[in-house]
Amino acid sequence: MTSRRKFIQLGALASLASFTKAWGKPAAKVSKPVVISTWNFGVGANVEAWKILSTDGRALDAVEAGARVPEGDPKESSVGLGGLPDRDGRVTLDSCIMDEFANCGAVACLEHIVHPVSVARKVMEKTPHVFLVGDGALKFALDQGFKKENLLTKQSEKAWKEWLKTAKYKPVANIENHDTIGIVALDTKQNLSGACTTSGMAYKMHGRVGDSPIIGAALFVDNEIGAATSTGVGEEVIRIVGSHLVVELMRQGNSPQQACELAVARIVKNQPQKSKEIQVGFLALSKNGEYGAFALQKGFTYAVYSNEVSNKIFEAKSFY
Ligand code: SD4
Repeated sequence: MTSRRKFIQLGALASLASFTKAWGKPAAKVSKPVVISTWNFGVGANVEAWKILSTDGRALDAVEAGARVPEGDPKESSVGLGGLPDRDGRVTLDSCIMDEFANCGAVACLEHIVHPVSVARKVMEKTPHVFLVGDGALKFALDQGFKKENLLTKQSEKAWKEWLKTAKYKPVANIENHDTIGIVALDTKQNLSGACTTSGMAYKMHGRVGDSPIIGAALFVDNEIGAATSTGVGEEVIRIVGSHLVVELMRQGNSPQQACELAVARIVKNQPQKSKEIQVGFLALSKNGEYGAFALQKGFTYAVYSNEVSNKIFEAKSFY
């Protein structure tokens, strides 16, 4: 690297670091195993994940089991069954999963399957590929024995028909205080894994894919360093390859908390105006059990389950 390039890069990092001085507190640290997940519904997900982690199970199994909880709950309107549809009334799901060996699998724009996270895991384990989308993902799921179901509940259909009256696409930050689930875990063997699953932004264009199924955007795991996940307006997370950025910032010596703050600051720097109106939140967990979270706006909650913290909800600090 030329010294000029190096100088520019260091300068950019320094200016991001100055953004975070106001927060910059040491991250919380717990012993292994631990699972952390986004939003209040993370509590239910963590219960299932903890059953596996507390009996020396693998983090990968724990995050899948956790993610399946909101996926299967018809009352959760942002994940799996009962998720709000796109503007054409179709429920399309995005999900990904990543393990301690950097194996990963993902599905996007998948219809009719309640548990996209489990389809993503099958993509990881049974195919030479990482990512299947749309009809191909559905065909693969059916071949694997998943059942075809109607995911549009009466309640979500009603909400969509109401939306059609104005048909304005304006995502509201922290809708109903829950959203995409991102879940990361560290098991007793000190291995990390993560998963992310969502029905995406309500009333999106048909075919729109957010950050949630994109490895590096809404989820990244590096078993030497840590794991990170995101929630919020996916377009902004994709632009900065958010979760990969968080893990790389941890590799450079930042705590999970500082890394989440720096990633959020990067979004603010890219979109000073827009970032005031939208929500994006990051959650990170290090190899040694430190965790941190940060968001653009107030209201981003996450749930932590470890031997020391028995499945408590915390609210992340925010930029605004
Ligand atoms: C997406 N990140 O589709 C998801 C949705 C979400 O808060 O998390 N909304 O962009």
